[in-house]
Amino acid sequence: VDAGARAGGRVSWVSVTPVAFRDPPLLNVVGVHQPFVLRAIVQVHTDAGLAGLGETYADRAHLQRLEAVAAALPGLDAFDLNGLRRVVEAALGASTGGAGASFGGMLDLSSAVDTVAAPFEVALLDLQGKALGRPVSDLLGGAVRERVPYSAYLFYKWAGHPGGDGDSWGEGRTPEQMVAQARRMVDDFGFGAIKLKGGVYEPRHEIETVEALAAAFPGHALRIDPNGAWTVETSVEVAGRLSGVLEYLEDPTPGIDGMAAVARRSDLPLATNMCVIAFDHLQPAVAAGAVQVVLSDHHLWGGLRRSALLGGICETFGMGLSMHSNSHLGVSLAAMTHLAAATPNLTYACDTHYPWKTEEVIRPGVLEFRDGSVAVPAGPGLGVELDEDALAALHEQYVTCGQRGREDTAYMRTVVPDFTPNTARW
Ligand code: GKR
Ligand code: MG
Repeated sequence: VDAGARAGGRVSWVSVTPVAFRDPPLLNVVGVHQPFVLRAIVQVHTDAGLAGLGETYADRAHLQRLEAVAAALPGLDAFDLNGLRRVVEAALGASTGGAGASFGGMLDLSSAVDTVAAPFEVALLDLQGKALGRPVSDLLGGAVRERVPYSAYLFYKWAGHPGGDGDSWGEGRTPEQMVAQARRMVDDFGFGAIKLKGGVYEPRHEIETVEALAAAFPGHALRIDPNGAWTVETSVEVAGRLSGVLEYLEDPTPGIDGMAAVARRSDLPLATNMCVIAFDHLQPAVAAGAVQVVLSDHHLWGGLRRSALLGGICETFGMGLSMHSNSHLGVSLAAMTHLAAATPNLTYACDTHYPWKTEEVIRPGVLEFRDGSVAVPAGPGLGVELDEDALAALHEQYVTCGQRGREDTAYMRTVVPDFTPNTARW
């Protein structure tokens, strides 16, 4: 058989389109979300006339790496995912000397291979699914659930961006305001789990918010994630106070050693998307007993198949598996939904920033939230279709918005000049 005539074909050209979409001023440990989120939409085309979609971050250094890979991909067989990794390793070696990657002031990786490979892997899987007439979840072993539950992701927030008109969510500061924010999320989307982004105010205030949520939403699964804002002592205290209220406590304190110290003195399961963010963090975390739930993220872990591998490792070592998120568009939501559907041990509701978003690049109708969950798209591949006009408009917004990276801390300092990120402060 001529390899060029195989289903899927060979990569003929690749585009990487940076886009910007509006985002409210959501607060976190390192600062506040800027007026726009930057994302990159990857499109991989083959000589079989097929195209696949991927989505990822769009910070300047990451974009340069994506471009280097895009230029090196033509000729790759659409089913050769191991070949993709070789191309990425070679392209990164040549373009960056193999340096690490940093995102949003919270996550630092010693290698960029996984984060750069991820959107291309998703695009190739989308393309493979289209070639075979099967959804991506089938390529990952088959969906074990028809719908994927997501959680309401609450943020303390300003009423509006400085100089702006404000948004429909209003201020999120007091427990009452946060209950109102949760009420709207639950009413509009039907979420059965609620996650509070913490690390913004003193722990006492954040505990009161969780307690107010527990009183207002009995029976909902609750989580708080201060992104490592607390000391070990504070984390142990909070865990004691909220034991029986939370389903898990996410990244109370930084580092594998810190998390292990908390875990030794608490019954509450600890989750992380900060101290275990790459395969080489798993062995030390398991050895230390640092985390009970790993939060996957296919954008960070090298794509959907590597995330499925992570699921297997968690199962092997008796750790739970959940999924966290970053601000994202519908291509990512589709990929997250296929992955979660095909991962048997992903039994927690996944996080999503989706409700905060007012702009989109895919055509409507496929990714609807009902009862807090999204149905696994049934169409071939990811099952979503790009809206070319919307893509062009959000690209234009990227060109004119002036942002070229995620800078939560710098943006916060334009309002609070002496702000410092709160890591392990309280
Ligand atoms: O959007 O500010 C945010 C979140 O804090 C995000 O950056 C985190 O990566 O949601 C993520 C988390 O669970 O830590
Ligand atoms: Mg987190």
